[in-house]
Amino acid sequence: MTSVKTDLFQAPDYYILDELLSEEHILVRNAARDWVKKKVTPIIEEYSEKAKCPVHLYKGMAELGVLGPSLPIEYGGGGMDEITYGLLMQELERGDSGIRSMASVQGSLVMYPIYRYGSEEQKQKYLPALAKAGMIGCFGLTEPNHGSDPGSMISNIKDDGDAYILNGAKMWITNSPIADIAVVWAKDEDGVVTGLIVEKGMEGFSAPEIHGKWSLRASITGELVFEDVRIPKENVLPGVRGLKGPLSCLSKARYGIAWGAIGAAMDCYDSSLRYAKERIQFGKPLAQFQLTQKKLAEMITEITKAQLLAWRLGVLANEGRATPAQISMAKRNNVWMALQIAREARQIHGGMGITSEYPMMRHLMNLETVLTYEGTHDIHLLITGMDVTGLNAFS
Ligand code: TGC
Ligand code: FAD
Repeated sequence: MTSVKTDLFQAPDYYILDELLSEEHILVRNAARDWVKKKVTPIIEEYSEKAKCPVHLYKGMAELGVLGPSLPIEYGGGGMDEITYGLLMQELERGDSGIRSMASVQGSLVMYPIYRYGSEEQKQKYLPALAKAGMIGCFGLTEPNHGSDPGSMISNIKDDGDAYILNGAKMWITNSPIADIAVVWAKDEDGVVTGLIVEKGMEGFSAPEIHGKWSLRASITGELVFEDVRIPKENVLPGVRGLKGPLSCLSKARYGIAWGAIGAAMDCYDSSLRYAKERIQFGKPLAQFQLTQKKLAEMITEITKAQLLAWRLGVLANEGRATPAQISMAKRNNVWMALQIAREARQIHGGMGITSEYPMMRHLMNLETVLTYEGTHDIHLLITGMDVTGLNAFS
């Protein structure tokens, strides 16, 4: 039996969607695909089992151009289009959702807000270093008592002359224990959400790790705790006020997840197809049983639909026309699709499916987080509901 340690991945492209891509798209995607085969597959099961983040991969990710791929070259970004960004996230998540998370957070939730809302000094100071992974960042929005409803956050800043005094706490923050900087969202004295760049080592700031996760184990997660932290005023993001600041960054990251989830699904499908052809029961390959064919046929159908959704969203994003609600639909649909496929794929592999010889169980566990972060499955449903009815279920 072929194990996942030798990576034989072949990407399904049932509707020949490669014909919709440019040569550059394919070149960049294939480079990422090769990198994942060489650098991620050989180590990911072990890192995941040990609940360790392969932080050393950040340098290679920077060289590959997956940190801020669609941000301008002058600030260290890749200067590529939104479809390239999506394809890169797809390939990384084919390796592991935690690896894609490393790129999502650094590129879309740390570099993007500094690029979009930061001062020129902030851009020069942080963006090139973040793009090269000389600096690692994290994004603090969620609080212990305010997850789906970040507008009710209690983290706050008070004016103190040339600085603000920050108090509060953030929870479930990808990268926080290893981060050099945190983009943190807190309310000012008028109750308006404000973005701040908090640096490691600032007095009163700590970032303890959260242990005991059964999901996204190759990604490091922690808290952010602020006890009278003095933040110089030049560390405030001057270009935005209000909740739309963090939510616009989420749109960028959710878009990447809509593509990323396809990668996890493709990996599960590919492994299942190979296993079903090789594994003999009752004197014939599993793939010859109608029930197995139903599973595989439904998987490739759902993957193809998700690929088309992501591609069309990419075209709209390139034209600056992708709406937050369209992004919500794609994130929700594609993550759910990937989770269902991971479950079916696990079944096709029988008992072997629960082991680290094959990637399904890891993807399955990871996707439970992906279904929850960046807005839960139900929150995205309600965003779609609000968009089509014009009626707000949140208030
Ligand atoms: P609401 O009144 O609807 O909106 C406030 C303002 O924001 C605007 N807006 C957006 N702008 C850009 N992009 C979006 N996606 C936007 N969504 C809303 C909106 O137009 C409004 O603007 P303005 O000018 O009128 O002020 O806000 P609400 O308080 O009613 O909340 C709505 C809701 C529930 C949809 C929103 O809060 C939400 O999306 N909740 C989910 C929270 C979430 O996604 N958290 C993610 C935390 S970060 C994370 O999980 C990173 S994981 C990283 C990894 O490891 O990959
Ligand atoms: P809650 O908001 O308490 O929701 C619990 C349940 O209630 C969900 O099923 C939800 O859908 C449902 N619910 C809530 N409101 C409604 C409603 N109005 N109607 C119907 N159902 C509702 N956050 C960051 O800021 N930065 C990060 O880097 C980050 N990384 C993360 C990494 C991991 C591994 C995880 C697990 C989370 C991360 N998050 C991060 C936090 C993530 O965004 C939140 O977990 C998510 O937004 C949900 O918030 P919550 O966990 O507080 O759940």
